[in-house]
Amino acid sequence: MLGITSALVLLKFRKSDEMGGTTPVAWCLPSHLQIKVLSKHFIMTKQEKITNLDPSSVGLKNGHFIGLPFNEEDAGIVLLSVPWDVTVSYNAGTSTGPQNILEASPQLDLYDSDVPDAWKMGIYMRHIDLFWLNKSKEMRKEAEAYIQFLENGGQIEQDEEAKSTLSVINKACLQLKDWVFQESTKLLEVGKKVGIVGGDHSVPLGFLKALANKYENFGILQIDAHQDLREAYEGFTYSHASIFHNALMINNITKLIQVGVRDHCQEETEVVAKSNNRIEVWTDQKIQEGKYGGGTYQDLCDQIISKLPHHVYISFDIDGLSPYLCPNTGTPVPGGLNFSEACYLVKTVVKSGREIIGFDLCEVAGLGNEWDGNVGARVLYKLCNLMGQSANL
Ligand SMILES: [Mn+2]
Repeated sequence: MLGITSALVLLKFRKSDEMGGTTPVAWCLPSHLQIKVLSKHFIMTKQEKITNLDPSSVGLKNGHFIGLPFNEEDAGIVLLSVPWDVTVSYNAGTSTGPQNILEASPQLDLYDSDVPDAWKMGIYMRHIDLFWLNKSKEMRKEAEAYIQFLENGGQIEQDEEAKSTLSVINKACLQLKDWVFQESTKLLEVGKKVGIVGGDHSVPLGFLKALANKYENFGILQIDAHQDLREAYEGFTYSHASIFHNALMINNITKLIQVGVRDHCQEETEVVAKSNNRIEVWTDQKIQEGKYGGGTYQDLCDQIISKLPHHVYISFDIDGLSPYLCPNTGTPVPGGLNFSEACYLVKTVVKSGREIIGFDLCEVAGLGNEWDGNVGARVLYKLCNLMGQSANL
């Protein structure tokens, strides 16, 4: 009798939940009931999942982003979690950012007033890959010792050990980039829209290469406190601070528009000046002073996006936002956009008729920082919904 009651409870649970795996409860049931439960699970279509879900009910902690019922096969948008923060220069910890976002996400409401039925597109967020998480931890230890060596005035040319450490780290970062390229290529090939969830800001490079194989030209709208245009920062070829130096080697990327920048160096300013208008910078100061001078934020957003081509990639470093929204990110800087301003800017891209072809969300602090995860989850959901809307998903 107890077994049948459990089975009914589980069936009811499954009906609205439809997880990707099995639960310990399932294995407590007599085997004939398990088969019924599991077959019910595996044959549910995407439409049935939509019909069976009450979007106003409490968010389920089923291990999925916002407790959504979709799996990778039926989701229109797949989020690739990249647990990597080897080259960070200030606070480490973003390698568990994807996990932090995932765990904070059930408290979000599915309803999005900008895109009311957005959740029906189907979002599936991959769990973090333990191989890369462990590799990141292992390499981070090496990187910390190496950075300390540099900070103590060490000269790499004169130190064989430091040279060898750097080479090992650069090789690991290259492997990570290739993995992101392969995984995102496979997802694009089966027609998925893809978002990358870092990790530090070095992680989307492989995805940008995958997109360049699909789109002849596209622009990047980068929301970030930093320009990330340094060449091989601290010797790291694939540093988080070098992501756009590396990205701009991809010829298909015809425009880079940086928004919210408020911590940059002379070298980067010169790179912009020499870029022949390929890079355009909207510093936080320029935006805020534009508003102080009576300009409307809507006009500013229209101007910011006006040079973007039809296909747009969004690179969202959480530190582009004001630090009260990301207090534990790797390199927080005072100033920055608030949540609504960032959303409005991305909405302006969609309203203009441009298509968002992919995005990354990086530098969200890792586990143990609930508020950072909470904000990260909200930014991530908005990016998914607006990307889906722009692509008529
Ligand atoms: Mn960045």
